[in-house]
Amino acid sequence: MKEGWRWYGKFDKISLSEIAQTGASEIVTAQHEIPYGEIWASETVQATRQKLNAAGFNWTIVESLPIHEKIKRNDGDLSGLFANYRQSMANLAAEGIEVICYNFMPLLDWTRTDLAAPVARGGTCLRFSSAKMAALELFMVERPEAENDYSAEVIRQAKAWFEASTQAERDQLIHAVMAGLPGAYDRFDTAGLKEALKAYDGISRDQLRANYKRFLDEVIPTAEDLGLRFAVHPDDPPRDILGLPRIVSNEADIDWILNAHESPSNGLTLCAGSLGANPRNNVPDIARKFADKIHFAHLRNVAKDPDGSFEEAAHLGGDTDMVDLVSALLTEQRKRRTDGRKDADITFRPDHGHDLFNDAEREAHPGYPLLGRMRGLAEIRGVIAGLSAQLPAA
Ligand code: CS2
Ligand code: MN
Repeated sequence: MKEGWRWYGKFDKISLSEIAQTGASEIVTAQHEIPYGEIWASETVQATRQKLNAAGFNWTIVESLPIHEKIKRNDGDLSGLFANYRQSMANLAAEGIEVICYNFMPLLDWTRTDLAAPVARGGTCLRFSSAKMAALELFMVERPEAENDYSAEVIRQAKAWFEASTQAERDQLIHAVMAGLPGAYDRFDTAGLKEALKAYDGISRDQLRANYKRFLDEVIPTAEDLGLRFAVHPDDPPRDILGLPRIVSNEADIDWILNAHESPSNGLTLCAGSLGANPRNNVPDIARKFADKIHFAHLRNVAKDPDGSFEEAAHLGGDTDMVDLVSALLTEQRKRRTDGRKDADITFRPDHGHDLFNDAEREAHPGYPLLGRMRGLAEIRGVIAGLSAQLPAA
């Protein structure tokens, strides 16, 4: 497998020369400074590629080429947005990009309530507390319907937390919830989020699916022509939040997506941490089921609580059997090699890490510290080496 590393370009506090020392060979990045919906110009994409190549990296995966909210909502005449999207795809393909990772989460990206929860032996991790999320939904965004989405005990804790919280703690909570959004985007405060949610009023799960199918129908044929593979990233957490439907959360959803526009260019980013946050998802089984459509892998782990809360565990800790998962990916890779597939090698990246040692002082993007991710990468590298030694050569 190829070792990838996410880099936020000019917004990243971690330099390419530091990343080189981790041993990763593939940079995964985006033009984070370009607002959603605008074309990624050839010159800009070319400059990024040249910079990465000069620093000794390959660049074949984009994460993400963001989808404008209007496309997700099917709002108005979308022809210009689709034309821009296809132009960006062409400009990327011309510079050697092979895989486009994207998500179809309405409004938000990954969602956490704490960006620095303590870890037992030191360091901090990202955490999702059901009670805090319920507090935000019920009392900050003022969605009384959220009562139905959480257990009575979680609602009780949410009330207690809210009543005891200071304004600074509430501000910190909304800040944490927004932290998953990368780069050029509309980041909301509580009032802004409340307003933005209105645009999704009345958009049902079926409607969102229809909008998603339209997106696939608009871009997958172009991807085929350009030799690009699309890799949808699952929802995180993999369930509805804030009343927004989430349609990339489990095996049935993935099955629907891959069949909605059947093509080798319509595939999956296997994000172990995102899928693993739902106790009904068995991540290694999901990987085996959709193995031939996995175009990219995000490897990280989560430890779940019974009330729906979870936190990011060490890469080999947590609830997902990482050795079993890596074994599934290696088996698929071996099969592809035997079949002579050009895209045999699967690139993975350590998808978040704990803040360890002086990571917090560096103030890198939340979840994307240098040392914590390097630990994850090194651990997974060891698993790959051990398992590969046992597999017969392809
Ligand atoms: C990340 C996502 O948190 C994660 O799992 O990998 O933020 C991911 O980058 C996007 O959802 C991809 O569009
Ligand atoms: Mn991920």
